Amino acid sequence: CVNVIQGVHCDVDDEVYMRRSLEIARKAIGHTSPNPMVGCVIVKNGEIVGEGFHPKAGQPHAEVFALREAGNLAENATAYVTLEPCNHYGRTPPCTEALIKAKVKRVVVGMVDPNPIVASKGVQRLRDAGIDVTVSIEEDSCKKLNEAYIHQILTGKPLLTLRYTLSLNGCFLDQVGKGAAEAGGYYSQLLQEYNAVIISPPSSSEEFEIPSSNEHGAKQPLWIILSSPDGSIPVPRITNPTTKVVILTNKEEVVSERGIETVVLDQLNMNNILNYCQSQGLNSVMWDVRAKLGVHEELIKEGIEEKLLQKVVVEVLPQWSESQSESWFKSMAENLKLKCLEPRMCGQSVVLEGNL
Ligand code: AOF
Ligand code: ZN
Repeated sequence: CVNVIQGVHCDVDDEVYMRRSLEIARKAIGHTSPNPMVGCVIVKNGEIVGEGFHPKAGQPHAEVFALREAGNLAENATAYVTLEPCNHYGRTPPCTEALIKAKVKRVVVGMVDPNPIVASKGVQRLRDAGIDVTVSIEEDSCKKLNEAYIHQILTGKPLLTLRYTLSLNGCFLDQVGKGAAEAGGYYSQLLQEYNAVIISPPSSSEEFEIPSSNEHGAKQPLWIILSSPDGSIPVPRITNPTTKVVILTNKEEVVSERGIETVVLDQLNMNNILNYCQSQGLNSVMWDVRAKLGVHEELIKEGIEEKLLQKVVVEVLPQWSESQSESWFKSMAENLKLKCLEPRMCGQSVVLEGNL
């Protein structure tokens, strides 16, 4: 596999190695928040000599792991990175300096880092050091991988997704389809991907189960339970001991007797809920509507009206239901349309994912 033909870089190879970098970056799915997921591959004479990904905030960046693996072979090699190398001292030193020190010849960047501290300064630093830099290879996939990070950096708020299940006649169902929560199922994947899940339980008097991913050794998101306006809180049944749960309330007197952390917000509104998530370094939050929204219906409407909601995931089960459709659904803005629709099958269900 020849990388350079008469001094012109072969784009096909660039895309192939960038896709490999994306694959490696995904190994840290759900673990890097508030940082992005990043993957890096070092290629010398058409051979991969080093690979790395950013595992967690506070730990070294993808480039550092890949350069370590490549050792001396990094000299005159090409580095493929899904995100522009950083040029600042954060929790870790700048990757640009590490690439320059390793004497790489060329750097191929998937996308520019929207973080204002970086924002093209990394690319500039590499070019100033005489390194050949190509930007925007597999850019759409790189942006999709870090859509929550990008949203968080640009707006200061986590990406918010609404998820629910519908019957064939458009009624809300309180379950996910068969296989959805199993390893590889779409719901299990969402639990891996999202940093936190707001769960709307059936009603404050009923006990409800906090779902847990069945994937072996899977990361569990933070589960957020909202108190009702009267301060009552539903009773969660936690089957997995590693599950982290927090109750958000606006009532000082709400004290959890079940050893669950309780955070008092001055008002239980969408902005305050998202600001709390932001303060915890969470890039993405999924609102999992498990049944009737009841008292929290207004919050979802507020989320839509104030443009705090970015995505919707709807599972349609192949069955009819007798229950009533909910009013908030009917009263949603009529001209609301989903963009970038991604339909897929999961068992017998159709799962639609799209952006607002
Ligand atoms: C890279 N490679 O693998 C990552 C980057 O506090 P720090 O040092 O971890 O810096 C975090 C920032 O660095 C983060 O907000 C983003 O701009 C960039 N992340 N950059 O070159 C990586 N994870
Ligand atoms: Zn870096």
